[in-house]
Amino acid sequence: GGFKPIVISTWAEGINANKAAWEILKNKGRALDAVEAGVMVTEASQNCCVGLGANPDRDGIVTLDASIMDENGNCGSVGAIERIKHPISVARRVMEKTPHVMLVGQGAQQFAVAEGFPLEPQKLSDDAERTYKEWLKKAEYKPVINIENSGQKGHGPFAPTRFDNGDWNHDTIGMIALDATGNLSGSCTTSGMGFKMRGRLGDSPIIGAGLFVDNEVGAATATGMGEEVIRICGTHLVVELMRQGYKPEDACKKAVERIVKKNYERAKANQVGFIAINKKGEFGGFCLQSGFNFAVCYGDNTNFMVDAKHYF
Ligand code: SD4
Repeated sequence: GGFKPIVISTWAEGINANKAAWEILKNKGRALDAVEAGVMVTEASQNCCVGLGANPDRDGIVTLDASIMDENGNCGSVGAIERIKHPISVARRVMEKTPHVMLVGQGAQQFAVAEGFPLEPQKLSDDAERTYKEWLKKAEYKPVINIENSGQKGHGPFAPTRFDNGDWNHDTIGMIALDATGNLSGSCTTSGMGFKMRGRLGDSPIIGAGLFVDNEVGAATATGMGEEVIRICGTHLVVELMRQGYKPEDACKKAVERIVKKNYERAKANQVGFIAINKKGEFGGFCLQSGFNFAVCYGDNTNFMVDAKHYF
């Protein structure tokens, strides 16, 4: 059986984000409002890996990606936006106020400013400053082709790496929700991979890769190495698998298996995690490597972490 309303989101930061989303869901609010308000908490927290406090690209500039999708199949996204605190809200404005789905870079920032979003100072958080300086010591400042294929441990300059305690270094929150009226929506917001090449976009701003919602079927979002997710149109695949009858966890597992089948070595060296909910409010997740978890909330006192099962 499932739960309604329900909200789930990626990684431990999901707990706080879910709380904000739940305030809306429990009052019979719209899933779209819940998934926006939820991830705004993470975007605003300076001590996390999402939003302006996060790690910069190789040039030392924080560039943010976000996407949002509602129950009617409307969607909006921003790619590589700079100096804006809440990319998710800009993505929502792109969806609601423009004829377009995606705005990137300078144009996205220009639109945000025209919509009244303040331009924040271009300054790294203390944590990011420290990490960036550390990274610069060894950084080979040139694009490495197929670094993810090179077999290097530590996975190259912008791949997710493990901390000594076994946690994954991550930069994203993806959230999906089913509201009291039975409508689904989702959001995804990220700084992308730390020390990525300037201009690099991951899966998070790409509808069907980092986020997909079909109100007849379900919703899914992704985290981890975005390139792997884009190559298989990951969340679109998860939703289509649910349409075929797979439960959320099994659909996520199938998508992970697709990544492995495409390129075993690359899959083995990387992390990708999917989470999904279906129209009944059943939920699940699956990932490549151990260590990915997600936060699940369907009651005032029901907000807990689930360790996703993993392929390797
Ligand atoms: C990206 N998927 O930009 C994002 C990164 C991520 O936890 O999820 N990090 O590829």
